Amino acid sequence: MSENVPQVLSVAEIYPEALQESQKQRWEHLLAKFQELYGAPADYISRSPGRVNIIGEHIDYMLYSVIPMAVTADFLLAVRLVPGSSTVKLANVLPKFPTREFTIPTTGDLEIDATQHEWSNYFKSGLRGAIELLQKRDGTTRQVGMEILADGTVPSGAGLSSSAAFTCASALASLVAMGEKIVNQKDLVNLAVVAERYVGVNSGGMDQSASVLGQAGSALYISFHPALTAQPIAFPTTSPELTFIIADTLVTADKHTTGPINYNLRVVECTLAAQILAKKLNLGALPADAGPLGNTLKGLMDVYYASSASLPLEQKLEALIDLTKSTLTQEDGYTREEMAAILDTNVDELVRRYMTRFPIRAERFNLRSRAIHVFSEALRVTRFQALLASSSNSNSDTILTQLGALMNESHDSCRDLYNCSCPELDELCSLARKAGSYGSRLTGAGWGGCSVHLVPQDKVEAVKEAWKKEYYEKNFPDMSAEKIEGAVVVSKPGSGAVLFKVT
Ligand code: NG1
Ligand code: MG
Repeated sequence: MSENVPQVLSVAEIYPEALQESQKQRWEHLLAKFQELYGAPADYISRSPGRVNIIGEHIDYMLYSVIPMAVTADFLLAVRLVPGSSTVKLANVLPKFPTREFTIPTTGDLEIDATQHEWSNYFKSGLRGAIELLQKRDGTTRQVGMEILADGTVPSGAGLSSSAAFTCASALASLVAMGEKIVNQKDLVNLAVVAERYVGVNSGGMDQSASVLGQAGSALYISFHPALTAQPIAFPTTSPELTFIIADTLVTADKHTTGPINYNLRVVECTLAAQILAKKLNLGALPADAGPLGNTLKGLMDVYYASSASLPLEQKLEALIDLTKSTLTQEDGYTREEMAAILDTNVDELVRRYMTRFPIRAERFNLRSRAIHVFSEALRVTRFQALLASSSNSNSDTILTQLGALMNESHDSCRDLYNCSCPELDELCSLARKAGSYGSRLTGAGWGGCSVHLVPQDKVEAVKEAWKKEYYEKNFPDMSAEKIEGAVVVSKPGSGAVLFKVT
């Protein structure tokens, strides 16, 4: 963990003084509703925010560094402990999420049915992660009953990681319920990353890291290899001021139903690209132990380490892009049979090893373009960070143009090499660039959801107006002005997960 990131989350005695008035009302409403629903006050509130990824898309699960920031939208869980019980009652302030009740088993795993797209699964995943962490430490499951009321403001399926906000808030609430007085941030991130996979998405660690470690006013440079580190990074102080605008396509991407043909498929394509590169380049077997995020599938970061040239980071990534182009030559992809033959195995074994825990639906696997995307995106993150590090002594307009260009290239690579954009995301980005954005790209997994834009303050209105006229009013003519207004958010970097004691 980087030195400038505090290592523990302690329990605050009161809820935050610094809450804005609108947030205060929301917290008070949550606590009042809690009292009404359960007939007793909540003991504490666990909070974890969503995040927006500024650059570094679809590379966290290959263990390359990313630059996200926590947003102010978050997930709150008000909790009351019920001593002597092992029943969990879970309700949501929004009636569209039905109330659920379940029991924590004394032995064995807490069951999560990942085939069902069910909101309580995210609570269970955080709880299960917390149970497993403590079981590993003291060998027993601590029985605990909880009454919970949830309130989330991160839109779901929008690429702002409502899922990680929920899982992290749940893991934190559960650890405290099971008697933890102090929660190590790094433990919380690691358990939440592994836990979220119980919901059926083979995700990387960016979202949970940003949600737990977020710092007000800073983006984070997050690295996963060889261990999790997070450094706050500042953007240049400019005049006019710099803003990040997040614009939602209002097209939702549901990774749980489409995982086998998009997100989980991409993870498998990258993993197999790594295996086949290693084989064809005689890099030797990639290490078989579990990676730093508990993922046993070995990926493109291992190829990076195994490839012999001891070049500086940027040059090595450039060399890997060239090697990928000359080694993975099939532009129309590889079949299971072709991949099995290259790896000296059979199709059944290939499927068992790489496509069973998270099932995949595909005929051809596009190893070449996925690997080129990952190496080139990792390169863009490195360049982005280097630009920010040097920004204080350079002309800010040049820096902003260069940062923006990297964001634009990232979007193009997501669209053309990773095939994770959609026409709506492309349109929001091109409208914003025309209206004065320095850089515009999809954010999060893609295939819908949100886009992020680096815009000088004096262009914000023009960009918003362009979207309103050319995108929202045209594509959603029946939508209320309020809903359209809510689809665009100017966000400042927010703070990370925290627990507030109420009583
Ligand atoms: P979203 O879809 O925004 O939650 C997902 C992954 C991330 C990362 C991005 C793509 C989950 C929980 N998170 O984010 O780990 O891989 O896609 O960069 O699935
Ligand atoms: Mg998510």
